[in-house]
Amino acid sequence: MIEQPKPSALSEQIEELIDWLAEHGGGREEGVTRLLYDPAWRSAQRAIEAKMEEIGLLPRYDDAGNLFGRMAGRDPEARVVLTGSHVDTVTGGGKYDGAYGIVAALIAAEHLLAHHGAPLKPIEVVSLCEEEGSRFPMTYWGSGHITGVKKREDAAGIVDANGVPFEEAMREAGFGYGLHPEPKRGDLECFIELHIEQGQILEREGQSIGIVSHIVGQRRYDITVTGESNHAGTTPMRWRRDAMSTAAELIGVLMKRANADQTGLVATVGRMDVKPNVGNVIAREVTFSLDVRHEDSETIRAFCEECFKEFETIAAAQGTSVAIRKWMDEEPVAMDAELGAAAESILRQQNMAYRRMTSGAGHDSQVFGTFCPTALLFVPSRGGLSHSPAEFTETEDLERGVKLLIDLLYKLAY
Ligand code: HGY
Ligand code: MN
Ligand code: MN
Repeated sequence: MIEQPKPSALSEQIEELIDWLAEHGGGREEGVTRLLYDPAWRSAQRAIEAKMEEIGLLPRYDDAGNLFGRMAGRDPEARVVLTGSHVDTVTGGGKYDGAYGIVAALIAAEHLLAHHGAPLKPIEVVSLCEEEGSRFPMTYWGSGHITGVKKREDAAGIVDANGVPFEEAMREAGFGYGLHPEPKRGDLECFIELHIEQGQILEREGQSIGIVSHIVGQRRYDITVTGESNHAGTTPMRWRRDAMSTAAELIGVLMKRANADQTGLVATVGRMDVKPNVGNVIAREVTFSLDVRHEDSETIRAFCEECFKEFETIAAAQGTSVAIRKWMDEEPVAMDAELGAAAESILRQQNMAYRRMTSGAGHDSQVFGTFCPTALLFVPSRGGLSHSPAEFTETEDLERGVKLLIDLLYKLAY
């Protein structure tokens, strides 16, 4: 058994660092907002960079804005054991999604260095620049660059809700110029991500750790209905081409079909933009988001195809038109069985309650999972709440996750 930190010291350190990171874009009742390349994002990366130096890691950025803290290995030829998560959040999110994986990795690295010295294989802590797709219609920008599935030119033509071009935001934050090393890695041994479950299975079943066997596939769309704006008082119902009326019916179709599915498919309409968005004017244009997930990509495909067929009939009947833009399509990905077994053997030795499970949330591990051996490990979320200021995980659960990460990194790198 390796040397483990004293529980009270560890729990204090975890809580302190979670609150320390949450200050960057947080501190208000409406939760934490740290969006790719925005001021809160930059101050968070700078703070993490300083913390990496403080604990004896060598920090460096890549040209996408991922931040790495390296603990050199004694074997110069060895490949890197990478661990961390994403630093960005959803708008008004919690203080654990992504942040916990970074904080846990920093604490684990500091503990291992202090108690066991340099590892045989290099360990790197990574603060991935973006995962959520909250500012721009682009997800996994950080892990996507490291694995080569995303390139700088993929940002061309993309703007945020305020019309700020992606490339402009990237350059303003100091990235995308080629001043930092190219992001694509070829030296990774594996990737380990510690994350909150964002669901309530572990809590309901009284388990402390989830070992993820695979992550669901997901598709995200922007669906735009176009009609004609007109006077709300003088336009009889039969003469209207009301984009809002059509959009409401389309969303009804999505929800009816998703609720009728018995195989675990989920469909969400979370965002809607209305033009001109005035109470006494018939809407000329409505754009709404669609997020569909399932562990089988064929089920996702069939669900979307059937719904979109119905959309055409509804729009034709109302004299409106529908444009469907798919901007994300991720396959379900299996996590590495050997890494899962390594985590399992540690937990069995400690008699820790754990279970293997699927992840309904997308994660950077989904992108790494097809690139190098990857493990995704969960700790419970209170009430399953996430992407909300009410996101919370008990300190002892956070601590069990960090201790598992310490043991697993030791097993993999020393
Ligand atoms: O939306 C998700 O599944 C993740 O939190 N980005
Ligand atoms: Mn998230
Ligand atoms: Mn996350």
